[in-house]
Amino acid sequence: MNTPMINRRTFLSQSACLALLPVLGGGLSASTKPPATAAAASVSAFLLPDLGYAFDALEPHIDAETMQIHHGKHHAAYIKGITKALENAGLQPPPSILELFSKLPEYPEPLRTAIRNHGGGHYNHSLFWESMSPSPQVLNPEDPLVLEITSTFGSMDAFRERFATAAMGRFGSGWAWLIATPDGLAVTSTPNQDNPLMKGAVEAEGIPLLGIDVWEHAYYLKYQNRRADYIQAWWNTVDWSVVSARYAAAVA
Ligand code: MN3
Repeated sequence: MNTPMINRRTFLSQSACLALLPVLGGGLSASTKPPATAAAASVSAFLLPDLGYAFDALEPHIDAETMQIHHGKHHAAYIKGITKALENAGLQPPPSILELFSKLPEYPEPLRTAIRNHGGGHYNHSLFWESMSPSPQVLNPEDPLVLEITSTFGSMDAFRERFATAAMGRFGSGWAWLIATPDGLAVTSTPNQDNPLMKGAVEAEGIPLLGIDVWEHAYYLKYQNRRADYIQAWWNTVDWSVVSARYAAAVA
């Protein structure tokens, strides 16, 4: 049995991820609490979060150049976009990112589209960086998330297959997700930078526990058109202790 080691990094990332998520049935209670860490604070302040590891730390699975451009250019551009959109709309100080998503239908265009594209881009990438680690933790079979995944999908392998199928089936750019809903766990996918927190905008709403970026910018330098190879390699970077902490926060 492999018991996850709780070290400082794990603690910090778990604290951070709690502040990124609402609670099932609890509306926005998590968003009204002050951010627990600098990483969480950077998300609510629309700032680029530190990766917590070096650009080359995820090699050979994700290459350093991809990480550098993805974090420093793509993610930074989404932050610039949402910041400008909120300024243009006169929303100062800006609502929390979770409030922007949960009240999406109430915002007029072009702000609504900016929240989906740029706000979504900021949130999704913050969650994505935090889900990966150069020393990813695995979970023991009694972990509540493992039990729930097994009960829902049959096994961890069956879940991974379902998730990869969703990621492969997303035509063009988007994300595949594991989400917590009031009815249990589900796998879904969204186009562009949409995510399952966006009220009224997506096929399946829920709280994201894990997401994979399947935009070509996430993998093209190393994998070119081989999305399946990228997905398979990416599993080696997933820090399950973070995903489990998100699940615990979502159902708390
Ligand atoms: Mn991306």
